[in-house]
Amino acid sequence: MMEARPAVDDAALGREALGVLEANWTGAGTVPAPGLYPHQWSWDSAFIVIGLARHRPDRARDELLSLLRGQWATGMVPHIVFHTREAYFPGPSVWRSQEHDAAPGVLTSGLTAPPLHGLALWWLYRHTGDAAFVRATYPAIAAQHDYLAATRDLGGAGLAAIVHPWESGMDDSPAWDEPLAAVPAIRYGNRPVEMEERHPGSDHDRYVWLALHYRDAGYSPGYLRDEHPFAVEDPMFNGIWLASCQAMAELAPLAGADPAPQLERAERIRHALLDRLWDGCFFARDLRADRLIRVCTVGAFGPLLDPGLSAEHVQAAVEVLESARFMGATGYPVPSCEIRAAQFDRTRYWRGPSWVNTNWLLRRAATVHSLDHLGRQLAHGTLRLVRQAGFRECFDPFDGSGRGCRDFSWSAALTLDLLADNVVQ
Ligand code: 2M8
Repeated sequence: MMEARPAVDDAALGREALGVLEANWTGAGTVPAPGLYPHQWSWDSAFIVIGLARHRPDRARDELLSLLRGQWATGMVPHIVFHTREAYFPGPSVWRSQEHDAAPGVLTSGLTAPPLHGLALWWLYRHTGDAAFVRATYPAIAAQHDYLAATRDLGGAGLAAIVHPWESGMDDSPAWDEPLAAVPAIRYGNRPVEMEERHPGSDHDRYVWLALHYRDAGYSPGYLRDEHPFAVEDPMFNGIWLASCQAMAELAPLAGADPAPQLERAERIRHALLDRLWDGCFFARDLRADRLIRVCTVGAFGPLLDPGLSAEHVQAAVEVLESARFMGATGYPVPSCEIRAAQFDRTRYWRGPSWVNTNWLLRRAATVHSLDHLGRQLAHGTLRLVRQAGFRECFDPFDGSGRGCRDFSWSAALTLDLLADNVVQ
C-alpha cells in the first residue's frame, strides 16, 4: 500500500532532503540512515558529495575528507568507516582493522565498494570550481585506483574483481547467487533480527564466512588471487571505475598530475568490459567458475556511464533497459533485476526494488549519451517515488511504495541533485 504523504513542491522537497542530510550528519560524516546504518559507508558518501555539491559544498568537502580518513596505506578505500560506537554487525570486532599494518587509526571494514569518488570529486569541482580541494584529494583517489589495478585485477584483463557481494553495493543481487553457492554456509552465533529479515536463508552466513576468511588471511592479495572462493567481475563496479578514471583524467592538470595513466586505464576497462562481459547485454563474470552469470540486473547498465561506449552497444543496452524486461513494464524506474527472471522479487532488497542511486547513475549515463527522453523519464520517475513515498531506502517498482529504512541519505542527496537541474514533474 502506498504510504500517505502530502504532495510537496520542489522547494519543500529540497528543504526536506537537506533536513534528512543534516539529521544524518554525525559531526564526522553522514550515516546512510539512523539506526540501521550508524557509520559512514563509502559509495553512500560519494552520492552524498554529489547531492550536496550545489547546496552545501562545505559539507560535501567534509564528507569526502571524512571518508578518506579511513583509507588504507594500500590505497584501499574501505566500504565502512566506523566513526561512532553504535552497534552494527559486522562491526570493528569482526574486521579487526587495527591489527593490520596498512590500516589507518580510525576503525574500518576490510572490504572496498564501487569507486565512485573520482566522479564525485569531478562533480564537486564542476559545481564549485574549487581547484585547491582537487589538489588536496586527487592523490588519495589516484591511490584508490592504483590499489584496484594492482590488487584486484584478478582476471588479468584490466577489470577490478569484487571479492564479496558487499563490495558491489548490491548485496543480495541474484547475480551473486551462483558464485555464493560455492561458499560454505556456517552459522556464526545469533544474527540480529533485522539481518534475518533482510537476508533470509543462508546467504548472510556466506557473507560472514567470506569476510572472516579474508580477514584471517591478513587481507592478503595473494590469498585473494589464489584461494578466496568469491571473485567476480561486475559491470556496474567497473562502469563506475571507468567513469571515475575519466573524471580523474580531466582533473589531473589541476592537481599537477599526468592524465595518461587514468586514460589508459579507462581504455583497458572499456575493452575488457566488451571482451569479457558482453553478450547482447553486460553480465557479471564469475572468475572462479570462469563463466558469465546470466541473470540481467540493473548492474548490467553500469558500462553506459562510459562516453566512449560505441553507439551500437549503447543502443542494444538501452533497448534492454527500456523493454518490458526492465522499465518498460514497471510503473517506476528501474527494477534492480529484470522482472521476467525467476529470481526477481519486488519485495527483496536488491532483487527487484528500484533504488534512487542506480536511477541517478542511469540518468547520468543518459546525459552522457544525449538520450534526453530517457534521462527525463529517469529523473521524473525518481522524483515521483520520493514525493509519494519519502526518502526511503528503495521502492516497489510497480506501485512505488517505499521499502527498507526511512530518511535514507542517498535518496535525499540525489533528490537535491535532480531538483537542482530544475526537473519539473
Ligand atoms: C547495504 O549494505 C550493507 C552492507 O554494507 C548492509 O546490507 O547492511 C547496501 O545497500 C549498500 O549498497 C549500502 O552502501 C549500505 C549502506 O547504505 O547498505
